[in-house]
Amino acid sequence: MSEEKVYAVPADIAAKTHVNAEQYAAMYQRSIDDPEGFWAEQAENFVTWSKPWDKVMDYSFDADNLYIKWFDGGKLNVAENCLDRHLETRGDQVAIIWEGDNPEEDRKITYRELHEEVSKLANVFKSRGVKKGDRVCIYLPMIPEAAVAMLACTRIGAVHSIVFGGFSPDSLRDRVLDSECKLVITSDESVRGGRHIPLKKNADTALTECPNVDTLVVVRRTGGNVEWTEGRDLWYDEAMAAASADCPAEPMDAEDPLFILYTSGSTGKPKGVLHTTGGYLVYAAMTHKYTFDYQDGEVYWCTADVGWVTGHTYIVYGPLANGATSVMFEGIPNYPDMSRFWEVVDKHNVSIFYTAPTAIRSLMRAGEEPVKKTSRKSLRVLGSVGEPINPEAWEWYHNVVGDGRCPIVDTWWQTETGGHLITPLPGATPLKPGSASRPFFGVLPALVDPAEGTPIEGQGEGALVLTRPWPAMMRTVYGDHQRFIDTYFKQYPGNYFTGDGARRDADGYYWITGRIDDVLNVSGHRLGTAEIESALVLHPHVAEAAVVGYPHDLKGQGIYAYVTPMAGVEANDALKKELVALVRGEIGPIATVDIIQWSPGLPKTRSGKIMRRILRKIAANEIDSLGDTSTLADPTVVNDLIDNRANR
Ligand code: 6R9
Repeated sequence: MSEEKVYAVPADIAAKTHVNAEQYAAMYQRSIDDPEGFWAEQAENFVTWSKPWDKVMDYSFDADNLYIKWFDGGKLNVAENCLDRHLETRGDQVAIIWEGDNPEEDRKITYRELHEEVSKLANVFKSRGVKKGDRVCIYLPMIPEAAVAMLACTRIGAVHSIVFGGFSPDSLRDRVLDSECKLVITSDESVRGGRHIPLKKNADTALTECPNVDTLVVVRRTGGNVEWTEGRDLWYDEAMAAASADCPAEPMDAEDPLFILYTSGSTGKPKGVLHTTGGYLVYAAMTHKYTFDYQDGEVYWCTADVGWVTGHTYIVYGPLANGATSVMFEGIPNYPDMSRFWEVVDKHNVSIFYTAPTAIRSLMRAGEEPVKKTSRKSLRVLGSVGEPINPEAWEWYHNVVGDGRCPIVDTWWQTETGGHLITPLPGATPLKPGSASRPFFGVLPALVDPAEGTPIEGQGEGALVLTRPWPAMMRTVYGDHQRFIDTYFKQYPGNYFTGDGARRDADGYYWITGRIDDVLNVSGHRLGTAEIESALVLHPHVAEAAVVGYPHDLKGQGIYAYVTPMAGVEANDALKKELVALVRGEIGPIATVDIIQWSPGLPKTRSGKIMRRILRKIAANEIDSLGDTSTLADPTVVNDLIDNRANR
């Protein structure tokens, strides 16, 4: 091993793991040499099919003739796989442990209860005219009804599109319109850190401009006041009380759409990433079992929100397909105090804990005491997702949270990939703090020189691409297949381009260096610079804006905006405040601009393209390495930007 710090697989983990080092090597080799044979076996193991597939995989990564199909011709139903097939063996086992924002509120739901609730809601959806293939928008907080709504959609073959509860009415409207949803489900309010957020009110605002939506189902979460639109609005509890619990599951084709999830790209509005049914479920279940080394009967907790892909695959679909007990947490890490995560671990006997580096960094700041006063003896495996984890945070997570006993799986993947692509396996992979390590089964990563487009062999750094499909990869951008091709398959012909850069070391370990396109990663949330810029220029006093990321201790990346005011406008702090509020209002509180620098001019090439490379350097305070500025139309603007950069 080339890097100094390497942690061996702990003996107790190796003793009872699903996959040890030798098994990983053999299985990985087989998955590459004989993908059809390998994936046929996995699909048999993890999923129950009502009709076998005709062909395991069929694809072309050629941009002129792009298609991706897995298990084509096979039939299955996701809700049936996550619920019905468990009833005989584990009907009374807890499927979801819900932990409320308030530590005194929790709820345990068995597989049998979940099955009944899902069937009823599926019938409610049907009674409102939702049919196979129709889109349903889920705008809910972290309450069990979110999982119920997802599974109710899959039961009848409707396609869900979850919109994170922190998104603004405008963001909700854009997503509902883009995917042409006919039904939306929300709650009166959501609760986070003791504060109430008016979700129903947001939905009401959004729906004034969504003529396609004829039903708004409303879950009573707080009992807070809501306005009511007769004929359109429906209380969840009242509708459920009248619904039958008998709803046969619709047999779906493996390649039928399962869900749409919007995510930010380098240009334009967020795109609707579309996932299909068979391949996604096989991969979700398989990665959940192997990446976390999930053992039957264990309590597993992923702290993500179901509004993100991590919540889809690793709170709901993967764990429930495997018959696991999955914790769903409504709250935040620092409420009522900094021990909350570890109190919940002790309360519910959590064995596997999966969170984001940004949470670890903020808890680290509060010191060891809030952690050390809890037991955490039940913990066996820790996970990280969302952004690169810096070695300092990794060591703290390992030593303080895990008492040095628990392997950390640093899982690299994306909304587009559906599941983990590069990750350690607890019983198989020696760990290097900060490295996502090695590819999962069937995954063939490669590095490409971004300038030359030539492959990089052995050690080196470059653009990270995938040279073959895996079952859970996205199939298209909803309503815009050309955008799918242009975004992912044009840069490096024959490959899927991830947007990330990575380094491969002498041991073949991957170290993700971060986005190399115009996507920011703020506290593990993806934001496109173009989205933020479009929001800023809505203000009548703004002529132009350019947004970049800069290194931020807690958030990973902060948002730095260079703003050119209109001539004659007084650029003052009051205007800055308005702009920050404007962007939050347009996108949501995750898009909080950290720094605004007034910029009389922006560095542009002679063809008018903003040179973000320079803006990134200035924002990061790396003014000694600006690189070549000779191609700028007016090189003097750079000096002004440097002189007036924010001091931090
Ligand atoms: C699952 C998820 C995807 C982007 C991805 C990359 C970054 C995620 C990471 C990581 C380094 C990890 N990312 N996991 N970077 N190490 N373990 O986060 O999906 O919201 O689509 O973001 O997040 O930059 O390209 P998504």
